[in-house]
Amino acid sequence: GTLHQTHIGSAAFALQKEGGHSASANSAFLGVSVAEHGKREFGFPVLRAKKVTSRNTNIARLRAQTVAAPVETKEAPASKKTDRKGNVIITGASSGLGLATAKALGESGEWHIIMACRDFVKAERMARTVGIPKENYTVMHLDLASLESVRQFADNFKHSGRPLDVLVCNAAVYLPTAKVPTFTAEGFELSVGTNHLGHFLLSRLLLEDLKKSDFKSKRVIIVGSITGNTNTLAGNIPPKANLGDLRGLSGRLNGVNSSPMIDGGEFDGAKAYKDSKVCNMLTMQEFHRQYHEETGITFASLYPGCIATTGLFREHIPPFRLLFPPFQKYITKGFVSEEEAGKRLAQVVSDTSLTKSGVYWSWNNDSASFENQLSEEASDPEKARKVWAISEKLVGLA
Ligand code: NDP
Ligand code: PMR
Repeated sequence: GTLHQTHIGSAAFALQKEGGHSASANSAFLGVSVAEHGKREFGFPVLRAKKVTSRNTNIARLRAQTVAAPVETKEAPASKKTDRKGNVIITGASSGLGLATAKALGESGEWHIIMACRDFVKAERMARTVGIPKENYTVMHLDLASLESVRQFADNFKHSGRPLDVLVCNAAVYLPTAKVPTFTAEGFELSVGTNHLGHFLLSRLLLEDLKKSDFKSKRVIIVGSITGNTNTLAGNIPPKANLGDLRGLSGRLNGVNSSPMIDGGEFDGAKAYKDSKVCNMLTMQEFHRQYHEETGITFASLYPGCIATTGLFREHIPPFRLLFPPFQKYITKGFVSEEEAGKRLAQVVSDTSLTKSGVYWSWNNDSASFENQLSEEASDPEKARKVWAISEKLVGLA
């Protein structure tokens, strides 16, 4: 893209690790309180750039719609949980974390992965490239930036006859250099529309299928992030997540008669992404409150670590893409490889020790999982209820 304006801001940054040996203290920057970090002054620049051209990812694409072949499912006695392969839908499984998770689960031989992807051809190619055994995956078309496509996907999946045991809401877009907002098919700002609203509708539509599953552990995993949590250093790099009083969300985020931002402010792509992650984490908790007891489904979120090499940063300026991985590797030490992050998410999908519902998982430097603390906003039950209620209206469920 054309570089128009680059601004360098300064940000507080802590080099030394926190003392203490608890899981969260060990994790250096994963869950440390801002009260401690905020006082320190460091001079690492925040490189942010705005570009004039912004790709409209909302251009209608002609893509193959597939209906997976009906699958014979054996009726299991109601009292006995089956030992069959688990069926897991992973959105955005064509790259980065989603692909690495599909690979980890696909190789275990215990899972059939439904790769729910906007680019059917790419998904198929990537599955082959990383060597997921053919019998362990199915690619199905899903464009989260279109609620019509989300409904179509849910219908296609239901018609396949395959049981649903785990849903992983992983796909996301991050548009840090966009000067002006772009929109989903229904006219919602693209980052919140894709990352939050698309997944909100998808998980609501598939809840019935999850309820019906007789699998040993049923789960809905919604990928969150440290950058949406303002109780961490990473969450305090401007622009910070803040949903405000949700006036923009209530106004449909259309940028016409309302702001494209949830809090009603001016468009900022980086903030919109972080806000969308807050919505993801709030949605997980609201699901837990409303449905865990009744359904036994585990609802969880996670921060997989900083996977600085993924396609998430494709829209960022080239110097950022060059410097971000070594910065995270050698300075913050928050870096994880795609492979490692994939193993982490695969654990949250299938590990028998990670069945707790309503929690946000993180990993310490020894790659041991622990239950992390969400920021005040990302754990505010009142806000979760409101985001849920407004989102229901926006996606046509209420
Ligand atoms: P990638 O860009 O590599 O993967 C994102 C995936 O989402 C891609 O497969 C992409 O498809 C897909 N996607 C984007 N838009 C749509 C859409 N409209 N419909 C369907 N699929 C779509 O990024 P990551 O792997 O890094 O991101 C995965 C998750 O991890 C995200 O939820 C992100 O917020 C989270 N995360 C990432 C961190 C990191 O450091 N990278 C840190 C914390 C959380 P396509 O392949 O066609 O582009
Ligand atoms: Mg951040 C404690 C250190 C830490 C961690 C774990 C992250 C994770 N980041 C940390 C620190 C810093 N970052 C510091 C000190 C700076 C200023 C130099 C900084 C800057 C920065 C930028 C400009 N970081 C970023 C960006 C992005 O554009 C990324 C982002 O915010 O995407 C939304 C990002 C990230 N830092 C992280 C993680 C995980 C990201 C990726 C974002 C995500 O998916 O949530």
